[in-house]
Parts: sequence; C-alpha cells; structure tokens
Amino acid sequence: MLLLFFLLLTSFLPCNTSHPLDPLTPSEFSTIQHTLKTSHLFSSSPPPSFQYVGLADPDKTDILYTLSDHHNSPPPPRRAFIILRSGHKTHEVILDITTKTIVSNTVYTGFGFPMFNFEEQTAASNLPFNYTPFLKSIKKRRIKLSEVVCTTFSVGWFGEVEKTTKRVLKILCFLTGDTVNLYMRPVEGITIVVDLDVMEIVDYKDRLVVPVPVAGGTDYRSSKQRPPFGPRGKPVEVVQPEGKGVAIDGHSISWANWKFHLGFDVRAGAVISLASVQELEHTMYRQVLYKGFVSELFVPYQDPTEEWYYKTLFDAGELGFGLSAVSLQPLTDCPENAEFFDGYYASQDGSPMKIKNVFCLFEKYSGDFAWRHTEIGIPGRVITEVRREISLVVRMVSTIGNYDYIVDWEFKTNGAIKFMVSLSGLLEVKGTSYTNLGQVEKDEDLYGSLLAKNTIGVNHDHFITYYLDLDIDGYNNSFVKAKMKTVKITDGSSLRKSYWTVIKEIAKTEADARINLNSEPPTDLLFVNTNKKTKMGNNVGYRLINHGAPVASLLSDDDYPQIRAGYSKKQLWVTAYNKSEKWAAGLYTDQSRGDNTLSVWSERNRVIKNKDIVLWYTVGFHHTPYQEDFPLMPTLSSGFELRPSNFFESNPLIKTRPFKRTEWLNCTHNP
Ligand SMILES: *[C@@H]1O[C@H](CO)[C@@H](O)[C@H](O)[C@H]1NC(C)=O
Ligand SMILES: *[C@@H]1O[C@H](CO)[C@@H](O)[C@H](O)[C@H]1NC(C)=O
Ligand SMILES: *[C@@H]1O[C@H](CO)[C@@H](O)[C@H](O)[C@H]1NC(C)=O
Ligand SMILES: [Cu+2]
Repeated sequence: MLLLFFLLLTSFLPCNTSHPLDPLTPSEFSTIQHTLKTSHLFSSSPPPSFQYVGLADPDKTDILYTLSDHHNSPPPPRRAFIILRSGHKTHEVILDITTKTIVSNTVYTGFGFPMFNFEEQTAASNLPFNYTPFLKSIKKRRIKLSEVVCTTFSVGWFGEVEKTTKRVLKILCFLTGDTVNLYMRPVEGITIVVDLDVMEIVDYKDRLVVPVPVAGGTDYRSSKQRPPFGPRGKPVEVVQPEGKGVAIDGHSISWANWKFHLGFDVRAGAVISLASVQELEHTMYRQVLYKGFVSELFVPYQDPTEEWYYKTLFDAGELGFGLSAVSLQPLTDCPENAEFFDGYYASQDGSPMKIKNVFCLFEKYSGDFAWRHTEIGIPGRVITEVRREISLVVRMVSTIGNYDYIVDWEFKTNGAIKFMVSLSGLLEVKGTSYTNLGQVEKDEDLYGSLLAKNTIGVNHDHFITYYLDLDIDGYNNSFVKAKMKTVKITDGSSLRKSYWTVIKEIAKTEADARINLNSEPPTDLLFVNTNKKTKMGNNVGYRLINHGAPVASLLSDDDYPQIRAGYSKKQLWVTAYNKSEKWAAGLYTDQSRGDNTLSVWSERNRVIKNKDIVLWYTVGFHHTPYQEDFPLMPTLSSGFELRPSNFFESNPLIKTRPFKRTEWLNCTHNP
C-alpha cells in the first residue's frame, strides 16, 4: 500500500523531469550509504571511508537510444560508482540504486590511491597540535601556537620502486595573527608526514628556521582597508527588461538555439552533456557535445628544495574539483540575472552533503558585437546594422586551498561554445630571509620572485585539461589538421613570389592527433563529420580556437611529475571513445606512476578516423609571479572555443532581429 502510494506520488511529480544523466540525489546518496553500511562486504570498525561517489556512466548507446525517438523505452538502470577505503584496501563498487544491490565489488591493486575526502584532510591537519616535536618547533620560532593553522599536501611519486601501501599526506603550517591571509605567512622548514589509514604522524623534520613574513599589508578584506581607496569607476548593473530567456527543467537547460544538461560531479565539478544546437528555421537540434568536463588540473611547482620539490599537485584527481567548489554569492560572484543550482556529494561516512549555489547560469552582455557593418559605398546612403552579442554562461568557482579557479562555459548564439578559466586567490609563497633583491646573489636561486619582504612567489604552472566527447551531427567524427603552407612561385606565372594555401590532413590514428601547437605551422584544428555535408559539399564541423598562448610542460620527460602527467607536453590529444577513459592522469591520481594516463592510452594508436572520438584540450599557464600578485592576485584568464565551421549553411545570425532599445542617455562628447 505504502509502495503503491509512493509510486503514484513519484509519477505525478509536476516539474523537474528526471533525466538518466542527472547527478545523484540526496536520497540516492542515503540509499547508497545504507546499502553499503549494512552489507557484510566491508568491516564496520573502522567503518568504510567513502572517497568517491558519483553516477556510474550509463552506456552511451543506451542514452542516445533513450533520448532519440524512443521515449517509451525504459531509461538505463540508475547506478552509482563508489570508491571506498576499507581494511587498508581500495574497493570499487557498482551499486544499483533502484534495486539496492551491489552489482560488483573489486579490490583495486594497481598504483595510486583515490581522492582524499575533506574529513581525513581536516583530521590530518589537526595532528601537529598534539605532537610534541611540532610544539617545540613552534616555540623555537617564537610564534603563537594559537595563530598557527595547518593544511595538507599530496606527496607525489619520486621513483620509489616498491609498491606503496600507505596513503600519506604532508602537512604545511601558516600563521594568521593580524590577517586572514594565512598563505602569505608560511612557517618554513618543517616537514610533517601523516599516514591517513592510521591517522598518525609517521615522519617529522625541522630543517631550518626562516622568518615568517609580517601580517601587515596582506589582508584583502574590504573592512580592513584604510583610505585612500583603490580605483573602481561607477557601478554597472545587469537588467533584463523582458525577463530571463533561459528555461530550466530539473538539470535540463534550454536557451536561444541551445539545449544541454548540467550535472555536478564531486571530482569533475560541472558536467555538460548532450549540448545541441538548433537548426535555423527547424525544430530539430543537432548534436555537438555528448559530454564535457574538467578532467584534471596539474600544478607543478618549480622549486627542487627539500620542502618544495614534491609540490606537484593533481587538484581534480587528488582533491576533487567539485569537492573544492564553493557556494557562489548572488550579486558578486554572478550578476543580478543569475539562476543558481545546488550540488551534492557524499561525506566520509557516505551522508549527502550540499554545496548551495554550486553553479550559476546567466545571460551575459558585455558590450560586444555578434556582428556589425557600416556601408558607405552606396552614394547618398549610410547603412549600419549591428547585433549585440548575448550569450549564456554556466559558472563554477573551485577554491583549492589558496587558489581560486573560475570556470565559465559560454554558449553563443553563433553556435560556439567558449571555455574560459580564470585564476585568482592567493599564491603559494615561500618564506625567505631576503627583504630586497639586492641581497640575492643569483635571481635563479629564488625559484620565483621576491614579492614582499621575506616572501617569494614560487614559479609554477597550471594545466587545466578538458575532456570533450564531441558528437558533431552524430558520433562518427574525424579530426582534421588544416595546415597553412607557404608556396613559392618560381616559374614567373605571377608577379607575386609566394602565397599561402591550406593542406588538409585527416588524422587516421591517435598518433596523428598529439599536438603541441608551439611546434606546428599555423593550423586550423577541425572536428568534422565526413558523413554529413553542407549543400556546398563541405564536411560539417567545428574548429578549435585558442584564447590564450598555448602552453606545454617544460619538465624533462624523465622527471617523475612529468611521467605522471605525460599528456601535459601537448595541448591537444584525440582518442577513440572508451567509457572508462575519463581522467587524463588516471583514475587513481594520488601517488600515481603514470601507467594509466591519456598519453599511455594514446600509445595504443587506435583508429580515430570516422569514429566516436574524444578531444582532450589543456589550457595552461606558466606562472612566474609578479608583485601585483601580492597579497592576492588579480584574475588572469585563458581558454579556447569550439566554433561552427561549415556546420551551418551560412551565418546563422543574419535573421536574428535586433532588440528594441529602451532609452538612451545622449552621451556624445563634442569637442
Ligand atoms: C559509425 O561508424 C561505424 C564503423 O566505424 C559504423 O558501424 C556505424 O554504423 C557508424 N554509425 C553512424 C551513425 O554513422
Ligand atoms: C578501455 O580502456 C580501458 C582502460 O584504459 C582498457 O583497459 C580497455 O581495454 C579499453 N577497452 C577498449 C575496447 O579499448
Ligand atoms: C546628442 O547631443 C548632441 C549635442 O547636444 C546632438 O547634436 C545630437 O543630435 C544628440 N543626439 C541624439 C540622438 O539625440
Ligand atoms: Cu599560479
């Protein structure tokens, strides 16, 4: 009776239509927690520790079948993929949520460990405060224990041959005092290693004492600033006089000529699926992107000394790009017209946890053009036509300890998707006895820049790698390099001595699709569907356009962090679709050894011509800090876009009508 009532209730829910790609709901997390805790597969003391819980990817063929013309076919089973630590072992579990049954449970025995959860990082950070040698080190430095805060760092892998069975973290400590900017006040010289499975300090070294930089001048809070204040102009606000143009149904979003699904994953953050764009004058939508998300974030520091060499971080695989996402603040993180979405993940004990406002979605107008022209060539007439560029942005901000990553996915009415990453927040700085560059014999010995007294901003990189399963007008796509080549004219047939032309090459296998843009001639990078042609006979496609200098890792190939992130030597890779190849640095990134990464998969050299293919693109930054990055860095952005290229028959925005202007304050400046 109760069951029947429940069924009736769920089938009559008014809005929020569920979708097979929807992220796990709080009640699904609870079902998973309960099913696993009551199973005898795992010991109850200590209880299993949840490291990752997310929707198990349904088979792509099932999703495409369900969503095509077969609306009446049953949706694929709702399944979760779970990674647990139990009895010092890593378990991979597939659980059927509807039937509450464990479909599979395997112990992972390869290299590397799963993502850390918050609770174990917090517990590890608290250990030094009850550890006598640490208390002595604090006393020796004459700093107040009450002002000390500690954070955790992954340890990396540096060539150990024996298989490690220990999940360990290093601890770094900082001072607050008269500032909240603890990251500008590192307590240098101490190395603390914690074994997470037993939650104990297993190694401790206090190697050198360096002055802790002063608190003065580091606080960034508005309330702490004194006049004269900084520059700001006058306020600008966003108004939409006719209301918002976006329609939201659960996790499905439609706006202008776009529709897509927006999900949250604790490791990847935002997951955009089934992005498709409407054909002009048709109700039909054409597929562009089956699935896209940030796959990894590799941040190697460039200081080889004892306390710094290991800082070679994989922020998505180790810490969770989604787990580190913060609640966006209306009116500051996102404009007035933004809509917000919550995200859910599982805590260490499997309970559902909410990140309120994890994404925002807003229509953006920044004064730019979609297109324009002024025609003065016709005698006696001046014709001007302009269309404003209004786009739709999905935003997430992930604050990984000191750094803030702002990730924007921008959908444009011209059919393009723009992917932008902005960095802000606090540098990872190193304490030093230097107070002026004049005291330094060789600048290189700093491994960075002197930013303030006793403060070095250490050189480092950020590599943000996107996974983009493109399905342009269907899933069989090809990758084309359209290279611009100089042709010399030697036979006197023209007064010109040279011109350039385009030589197109279709990549046959994965080896043809590993690209470092810095070592290529000017090339258009195209993703085409050779089975679909425009009326003119061109292959329909999209091309990749860079919005920042292409960056690749400068580490030597035999350096351990480079082995773990082999893919970072090239910005672009194309691989054959394989459901289990999602994480560029491997599923188990902590202490990984690079044996299950994008560059290794690519070595299989599978055929990628006219196949279901995946584009991996890395947005990189070589970050040599400058004084303006202190005490908090102004945003720095880079990214790329995927833009229709022979996808439409012509400019899809010609028939777009301009909006009626409301009022205009006459702002003409006359001399
Ligand atoms: C895609 O290509 C495969 C062969 O690689 C073929 O079997 C399949 O029918 C193609 N599908 C479509 C939709 O073109
Ligand atoms: C898919 O990828 C996994 C992991 O790289 C690999 O073990 C498996 O053999 C691949 N499957 C196919 C069909 O290539
Ligand atoms: C704006 O002001 C200038 C100078 O007063 C005037 O010449 C011009 O016609 C005005 N334009 C409009 C559109 O009102
Ligand atoms: Cu940086």
